[in-house]
Amino acid sequence: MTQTHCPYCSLQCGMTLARSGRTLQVQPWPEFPVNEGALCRKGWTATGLRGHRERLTTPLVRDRATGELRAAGWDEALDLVAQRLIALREQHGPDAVGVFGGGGLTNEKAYSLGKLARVALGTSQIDYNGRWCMSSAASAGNRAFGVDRGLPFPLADIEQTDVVVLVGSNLAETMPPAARHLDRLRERGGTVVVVDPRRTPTAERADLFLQPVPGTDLALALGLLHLVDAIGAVDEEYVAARTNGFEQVRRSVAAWWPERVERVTGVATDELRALARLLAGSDGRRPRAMVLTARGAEQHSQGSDTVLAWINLALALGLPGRPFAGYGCLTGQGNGQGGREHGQKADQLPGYRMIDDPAARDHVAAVWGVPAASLPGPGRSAYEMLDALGTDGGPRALLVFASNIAVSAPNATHVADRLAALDLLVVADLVMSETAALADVVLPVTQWAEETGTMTNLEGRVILRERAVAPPEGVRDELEVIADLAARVGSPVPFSADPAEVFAELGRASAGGPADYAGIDYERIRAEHGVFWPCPAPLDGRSHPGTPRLFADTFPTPDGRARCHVVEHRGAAEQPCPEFPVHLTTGRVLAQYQSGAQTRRVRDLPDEGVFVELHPMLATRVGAYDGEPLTVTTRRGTLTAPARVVDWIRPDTVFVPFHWVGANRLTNDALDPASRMPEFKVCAASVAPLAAGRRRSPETVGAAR
Ligand SMILES: Nc1nc2c(c(=O)[nH]1)N[C@H]1C(S)=C(S)[C@@H](COP(=O)(O)OP(=O)(O)OC[C@H]3O[C@@H](n4cnc5c(=O)[nH]c(N)nc54)[C@H](O)[C@@H]3O)O[C@H]1N2
Ligand SMILES: Nc1nc2c(c(=O)[nH]1)N[C@H]1C(S)=C(S)[C@@H](COP(=O)(O)OP(=O)(O)OC[C@H]3O[C@@H](n4cnc5c(=O)[nH]c(N)nc54)[C@H](O)[C@@H]3O)O[C@H]1N2
Ligand code: SF4
Ligand SMILES: [Mo]
Repeated sequence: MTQTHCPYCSLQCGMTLARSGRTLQVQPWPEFPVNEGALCRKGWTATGLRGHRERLTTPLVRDRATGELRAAGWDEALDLVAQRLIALREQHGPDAVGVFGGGGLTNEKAYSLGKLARVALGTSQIDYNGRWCMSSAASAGNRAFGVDRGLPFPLADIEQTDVVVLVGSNLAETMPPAARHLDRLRERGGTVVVVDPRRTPTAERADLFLQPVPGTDLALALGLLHLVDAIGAVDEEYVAARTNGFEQVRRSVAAWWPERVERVTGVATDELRALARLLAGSDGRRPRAMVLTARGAEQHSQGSDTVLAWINLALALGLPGRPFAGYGCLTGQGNGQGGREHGQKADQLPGYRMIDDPAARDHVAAVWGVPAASLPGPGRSAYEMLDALGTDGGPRALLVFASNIAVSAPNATHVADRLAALDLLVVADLVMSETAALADVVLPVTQWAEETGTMTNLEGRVILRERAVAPPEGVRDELEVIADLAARVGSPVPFSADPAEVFAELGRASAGGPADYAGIDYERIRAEHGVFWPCPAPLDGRSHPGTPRLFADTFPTPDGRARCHVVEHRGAAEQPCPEFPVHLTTGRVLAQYQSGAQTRRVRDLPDEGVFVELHPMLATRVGAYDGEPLTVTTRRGTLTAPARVVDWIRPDTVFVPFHWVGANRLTNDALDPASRMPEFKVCAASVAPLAAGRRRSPETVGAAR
């Protein structure tokens, strides 16, 4: 029996793995506080990928003569990779090699990958798929609060608030065990508000549901602040004592009267007023409220401004730092949070230090045992790096660790062209993902239950995944692979492949930084069900308790105050037009995870294939029928998939899940100027039936959820 955590999302639900004979079984771990024994169906079926026949168990090398991948030994594969990386570096300089990481990697692996890039390869070109996940919230959090930690309080605090506003989160499908906090809040008499263009299973649990046009959450927040101010509900004392810049923000929302907001967002003035009243409270009582954003609000070319606008609202109401109140971002991948804290992001070094800060460089270089001057500067963001592959000055080789970019990158056809222009593509994965299938060298590595390492969940809680079984024969431990590769490309310093040792080194590298892990070790994590960062090293022999809640007295900004930012609504990069009259948005369904590389291979999970969700009114207008092929076209590509006619989506919007190939042929690669987040959540599209086939009633509501 091993107590560990789920391989998938940022809830990192605790689970027990029990071995019986040759099988590994998932059982509850009721004492782990985040999920109290509950799991979603992806968690219950997580062992389905172990020993799966599609699991990669030998390195593969593309044969020059046949163009096919063939089995190779580890030495052959790693020597080949190292030789070609060295040659490219000599010919084109260190930035000719790019590294693309993933938020599914443990902290130890993410840290080692960052060190591989900066120390062994000397390249500035490293970023990760978390850039596509919560970077807009990260950028806004840093600017407003001086720190980026998904939730600044434990998830269970939701139950103790009065009003929770979920902006662009479909929690009931993306983190099902977390939805019980909403239910318990309501049982206590609290109120749940959901803002989503689709009436999702999460919205079904809401007391108030707002259904805006995709890409208009920023205007909604401006309108709410306008109303909160008009009602006289701004917490003037808090604003004066704990924030900067509020007066400019107050003036900037003066013109966002409800009718204007309704015109832009499609949200009726009554609903807007109802939400403003909820947040303002009555009888002089200020309700505790939480504003939580997720990808629906964040994956936009104005994603970081949108989050700043909701933070302004939270600050005006005096929420951040108050018990059971505040702003938070619901992160996404298992280790989306820790993945950037320890050096996979183009501009960051371990401990959430910035790579262009001389003191940060000195500190980390000393831990690594290399001169600070040898560390590269900031590199390109995830999409910008992909966009530059094979171009003059762009990377000519790419190492992909734990991301299926061929499916999950925006404007995927263009990305496929860029990948094809590379001299060398190396993919480390568990399975033959769509990206691995394009690689010149594929490296089969350990997955979750086969290795030990820490993850940082959506609350900033550092948890420990324990090894429960040996990996299949032929598969190598990923930390070992990174260390081996570092040695083969001539790293000036050795890399450890022992997870506890790497974690201790990571702790030293993070010491004194914003995300300080120096006081955390495996034993403590086991004993305390996780430790919240920052957790500095013991002082005067006393260990630091960790920090479940941030901002109670001060914000980690130079003057200790939070910063309000004036932000303007510009709207989505692509607006509907006669040729592309509807909004396309993309997202998730409960039973599949991300690019689907893992979950599509789990037999006990339904694999329904890509579909297009649209409203009966739109279906009637275009002549679409439930279950029949519908073609969605954008300026970048087209996709034909069965229509799902449902009444829960806005009539001017269609939704396509991205777990299967296709959605991202359509999406827009417009980037947020601050976070470099692509606009996954909205672009302009047209829809048309493929051919008039068998007729069914457009009123049919698609398959039950
Ligand atoms: N089942 C499942 N769970 C997952 C994942 C998964 O792949 N599958 N992935 C994990 C990861 S990495 C992440 S990042 C999280 C994501 O978790 P969520 O953010 O909850 O997931 P999404 O489905 O991407 O988007 C949430 C909602 O945003 C809505 N939306 C679309 N456009 C807009 C808009 O303009 N404004 C607003 N307000 N809403 C909009 C969509 O209709 C959707 O219901 O889930 C994690 N959990
Ligand atoms: N249209 C659209 N596109 C999106 C989004 C959206 O909402 N809409 N959401 C975006 C978001 S939020 C995210 S997070 C990204 C995610 O997109 P991806 O990065 O593609 O996510 P995964 O499918 O989780 O890919 C992880 C890959 O790594 C492998 N893997 C798992 N664990 C390990 C490991 O420990 N080591 C190694 N080497 N490999 C491992 C898996 O088998 C899989 O192939 O997609 C983004 N793309
Ligand atoms: S909610 Fe997330 S962490 Fe929990 S079981 Fe499901 S996928 Fe795993
Ligand atoms: Mo994500």
